[in-house]
Amino acid sequence: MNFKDKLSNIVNMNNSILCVGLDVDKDKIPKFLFDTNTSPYINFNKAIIDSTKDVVCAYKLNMAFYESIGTNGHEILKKTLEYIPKNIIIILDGKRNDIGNSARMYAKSIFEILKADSATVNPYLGIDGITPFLKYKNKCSFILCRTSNPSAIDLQDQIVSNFPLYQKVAMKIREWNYNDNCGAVIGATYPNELKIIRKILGDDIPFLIPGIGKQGGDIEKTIKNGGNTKGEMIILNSSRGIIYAGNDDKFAERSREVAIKTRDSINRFR
Ligand code: OMP
Repeated sequence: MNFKDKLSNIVNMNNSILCVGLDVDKDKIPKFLFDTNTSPYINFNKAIIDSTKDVVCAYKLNMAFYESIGTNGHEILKKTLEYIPKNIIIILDGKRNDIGNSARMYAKSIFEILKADSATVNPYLGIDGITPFLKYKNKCSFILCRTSNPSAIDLQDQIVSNFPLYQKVAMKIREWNYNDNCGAVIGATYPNELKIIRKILGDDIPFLIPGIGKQGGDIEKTIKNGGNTKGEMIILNSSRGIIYAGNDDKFAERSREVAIKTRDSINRFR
């Protein structure tokens, strides 16, 4: 099954376009898990997945949080991925890219070894770094277009042949979508840019939108400006705001409550 069909199935089944970000951080995971547990990271993720799997369409794992654990990180990442129900979208967020020959290995690692449904990809190297990802026709490559951070403006607003760079990137994403397997990453913290990018990319390209929750993006503006003409093709990610909602033995219940509240707030505007 291709990415878009899988996304549409789970969005309909769970009535949700919410993605929960499993960004494991030792300083934020409830302390008692490290005192009482031999696999605290895995058990934390399993508890969050168990308590949110009927409320989400996707889980996004930012690879930095796993790589920074050290030698165990890859195992923790793999075991978490294996635990995610097969009908839920997995986004591996590594913002990878390189020259074509090396990008090929990043793509292989994410799509073949780790078996993710989608990846976040950096556009800076141009088409030869993007092509190895696009060869995986049933997967989705979410290309960074307008990032959510304050200093996104440093480069992304620079004018290149009469257009801000982020709009040029959007035009490139449209061009690179020849296999119908590109997506775009746009921060919820930039709702005006979101609207412009949707206009450039049309109805068929999915948007991964981080920046609600801890980064303060406005849900109503995000849905209205980011959705296509049917209000579809958007995935809204929240990581810290959901997974670290509680820090006692009821942490998973707290995460569930915030996930439901977030999904319902989103659904009010869909
Ligand atoms: P929270 O701020 O905790 O909700 O986490 C946001 C997640 O989305 C982190 O994993 C970020 O690395 C990621 N992210 C952004 O916050 N901004 C972006 O522009 C792009 C991403 C991403 O590609 O996912």
